[in-house]
Amino acid sequence: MQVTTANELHLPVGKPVNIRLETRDIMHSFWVPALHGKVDLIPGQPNFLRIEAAEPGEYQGQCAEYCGAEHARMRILAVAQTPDEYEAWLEAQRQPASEPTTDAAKAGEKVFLDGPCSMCHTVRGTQAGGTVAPDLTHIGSRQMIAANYYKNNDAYLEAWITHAQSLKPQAEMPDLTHFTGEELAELVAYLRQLQ
Ligand code: HEC
Ligand SMILES: [Cu+2]
Repeated sequence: MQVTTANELHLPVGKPVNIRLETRDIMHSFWVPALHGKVDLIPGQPNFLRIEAAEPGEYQGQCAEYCGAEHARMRILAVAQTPDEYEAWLEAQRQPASEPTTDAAKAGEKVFLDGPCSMCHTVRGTQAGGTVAPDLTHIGSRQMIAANYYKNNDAYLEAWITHAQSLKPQAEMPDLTHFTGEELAELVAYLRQLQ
């Protein structure tokens, strides 16, 4: 089964991995310097790349083709894992979203599904099926948000929901400022437990 993540590429060490590079609108260049050379992403013309990580570790990458206001904040993290760790990661990603258990997270799920979030984002196993934004089914398992730029913690999630346009001007997520403080805390509790 295929899994979807965002800006965090996991790969098993010692195995060649084929990457298909596509872009929806403008040119980018995919580059994780420790693993491979730059490869352009060209609209309407998929490119292919084969990489293999020799050692477990985390490798930082960066878009290498000027692509607009947020070019400098367009990063990627490659996580090379032992085959066992990789399989465990994959198995977890295959699961639908975990059911919220705390009161805050349960309330947060409701705010999420009632709000505009679900028009753009998917959380597999719920009504949220938007496809224009990162899949959030396992957002809680990722280290960073917003193209590997801000730490995935309570403070940045709250700031992102209310002020995405300040954290990342021209990002395609609007500032959502109408939530109460309590609703925001509930939303964040919900997102954090989507492991
Ligand atoms: C109009 C579409 C839209 C709506 C509505 C929207 N988002 Fe987003 N969201 C996006 C886009 C696009 C991104 C990716 C932005 C980027 O990194 O440049 C994003 C990114 C995110 C991220 C970071 C994901 C990652 O892996 O980097 C989180 C968390 C998030 N949104 C939560 C929410 C929540 C919670 C709501 C509702 C309160 C919401 N979004 C509403 C479009 C939307
Ligand atoms: Cu770029």
